[in-house]
Amino acid sequence: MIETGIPKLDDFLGGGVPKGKSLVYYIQPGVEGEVFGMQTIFNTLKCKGTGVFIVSSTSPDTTRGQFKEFGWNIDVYNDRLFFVDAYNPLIGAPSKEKYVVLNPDNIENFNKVITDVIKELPPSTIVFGSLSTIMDLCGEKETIEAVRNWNKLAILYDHIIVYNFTAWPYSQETLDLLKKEMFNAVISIGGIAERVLFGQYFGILKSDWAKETKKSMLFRVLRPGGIKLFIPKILVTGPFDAGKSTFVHALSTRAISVDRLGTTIALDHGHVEYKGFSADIFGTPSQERFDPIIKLISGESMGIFLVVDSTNPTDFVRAKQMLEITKSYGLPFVVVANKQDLPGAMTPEEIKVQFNLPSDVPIVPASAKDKKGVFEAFEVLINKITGGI
Ligand SMILES: Nc1nc2c(ncn2[C@@H]2O[C@H](COP(=O)(O)OP(=O)(O)O)[C@@H](O)[C@H]2O)c(=O)[nH]1
Ligand SMILES: [Mg+2]
Repeated sequence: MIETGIPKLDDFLGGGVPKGKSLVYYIQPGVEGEVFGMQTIFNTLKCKGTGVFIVSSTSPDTTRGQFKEFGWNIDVYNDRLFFVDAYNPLIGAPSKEKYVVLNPDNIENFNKVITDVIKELPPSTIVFGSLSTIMDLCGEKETIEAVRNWNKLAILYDHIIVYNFTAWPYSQETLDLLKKEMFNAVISIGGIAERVLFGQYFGILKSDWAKETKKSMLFRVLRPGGIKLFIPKILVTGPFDAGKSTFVHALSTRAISVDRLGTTIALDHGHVEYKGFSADIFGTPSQERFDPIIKLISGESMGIFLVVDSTNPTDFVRAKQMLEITKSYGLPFVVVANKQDLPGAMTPEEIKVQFNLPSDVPIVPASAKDKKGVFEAFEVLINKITGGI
């Protein structure tokens, strides 16, 4: 298995892409999809593999620059990264690459160079930076035939072969072939648009080696950073002194709190980066007069932590009240049973009884002060959020 290095996608694919398989990133126009191929090849290099990048829409040097923008230093992999230059000849510029397609508008010429690459190099991750550009230059039917041939050769020579394809309005026949027939796996990359694009997602349309999964993930593209799963906002609520601020800080790579007279009357705000997930965390004030604020924020949230002090059962009335406010939005939530380090702390099971909560409500034991249990709680919540999309 070769991992793509794209958070969650390898899980979806049952661990990655097996040798000999082909995969297409099927990209809706206007969405930042070409980074998927780049991140895939960079991950191969990072894992000591060989990578081949076929560039058709920018020069290899421009592409090298793009890798750097993502914070991916490819210079250290010069001996294992090969560019196939199908761009410079197009604009009449010289190429210093080992593999050059001298006539990028001639599929036979393409075929010859790609065949050489497939036969000469050790098992590699071969990534086409833009299959759609090749199609534009060489024709739909001609390109499809060539791709079928490359996919077959990849099986024989144990490569994995990956294509970025932007689904411009080609013929329906072409689009259907790409989506349903030609590749072992199809990852669709699309946008959530309402006049403007406000979210991007990826999900598996097809995969002949992994179990069917209908899950998709929101993502955004960071420079540096590459593809990061995107969870817009997560709320941390709970009674006074339960440990909300402490929890936000324990989880965050950077956090700020606005405190007055020793307790938080404004918001805690943090940002967490964990296992490819990127999320903004907001702690709410506990006082009842701030309930409207909680309503406002939870309306835009995707998940909620309810922090309780496990040693203080009297808190639970207020805690449950807060849960009602937020639950009315139908959001996934996780109860954080904090201060487990203190004597007399109730177990998650005992709290479940006190709260009279259904058995499927997750309660995660934690000690935010010692950063214990906070990331476990985060993972539980993320799984609830992403399972629901
Ligand atoms: N023993 C213990 N104390 C904690 C823990 N988490 C927070 N505290 C303490 O509880 C108090 C209230 O924490 P804070 O985060 O300000 O609570 P908030 O009012 O919910 O924001 C502070 O004195 C914290 O140091 C924990 O896990 N264990
Ligand atoms: Mg606080």
